[in-house]
Amino acid sequence: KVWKFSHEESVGSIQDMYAMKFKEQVEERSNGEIRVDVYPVGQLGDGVGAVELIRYNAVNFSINNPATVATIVPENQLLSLQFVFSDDMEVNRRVLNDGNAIKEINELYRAKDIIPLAWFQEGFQVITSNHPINKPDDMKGFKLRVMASPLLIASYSAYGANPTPVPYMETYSNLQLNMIDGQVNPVFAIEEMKFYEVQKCLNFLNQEIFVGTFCVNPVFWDSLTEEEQEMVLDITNELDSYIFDIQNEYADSRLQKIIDNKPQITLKEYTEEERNVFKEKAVSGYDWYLNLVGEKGQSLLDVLGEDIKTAEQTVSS
Ligand code: 6CS
Repeated sequence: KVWKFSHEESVGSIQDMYAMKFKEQVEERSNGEIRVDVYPVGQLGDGVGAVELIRYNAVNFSINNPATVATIVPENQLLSLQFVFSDDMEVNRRVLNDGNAIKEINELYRAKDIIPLAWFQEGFQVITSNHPINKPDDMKGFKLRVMASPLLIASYSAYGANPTPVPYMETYSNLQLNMIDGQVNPVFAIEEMKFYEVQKCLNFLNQEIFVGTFCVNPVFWDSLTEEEQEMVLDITNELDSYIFDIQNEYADSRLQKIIDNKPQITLKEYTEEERNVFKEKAVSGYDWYLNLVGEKGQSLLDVLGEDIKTAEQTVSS
């Protein structure tokens, strides 16, 4: 048997480490009866295209992120709101693992022929630029590359930026040619995609986390034996701490690599006061989200808020 697994990132990235560990474990536990073919770098289709592949079972497993599913399950944009998650990654991990908001979002995905098996973090989203972004005003007219999610466009527009969706693989050349002024991605991606080579500042506003979703096609899932399903779920459970540690380690080691290669890079950290100015502006992104998905949006937002509170209590106790 051959199982197909696609993801959008480079070899050695967080999604790739996840996929390769999954492959190793499936092949080992099935005694070689199952082979997992991993297609990295969006080889089979990037972003939104990759989501269609999973929905139509052209690939069996994939890692996507909420932005690429935003037009299919608009409610999922909850997870891309500015400042919606905790600053504590352990809290976020619990929210993504056991939270009730995620359970509800899982149901919405299932109704659209995608079964999420796991949600994990890939780090805080960092804004890169050629001038420091100390306040929202510094983003006036700033051509910022974001993923193709309407909410991301609304959210960064609220700061005054001029957000434009550009495919991941074209972002470097667009920065190099000054067709865009900046982009948003976790540190590990800024390093491996070499965005830092053509940018002067990394702005650590911690306004969003990058969330990965490990998904399976429902028709394929139903075709598996019970043992196979159990094996996949066991591996998925084990992968949670594996990938959490990797994203933690990459956040430091990849930043060090950037600093080593480009010591003159500016690293902008924010005081609470500075962040608050952004938070005030971010409210209109929430309004946009609630207008789009109505009552369901409000109830999901409330549930997520409760999930975060519960996780904060368990982490601090
Ligand atoms: O910005 C993007 O489009 C991408 N960023 C990451 C970290 N992973 C995949 C995604 O396509």
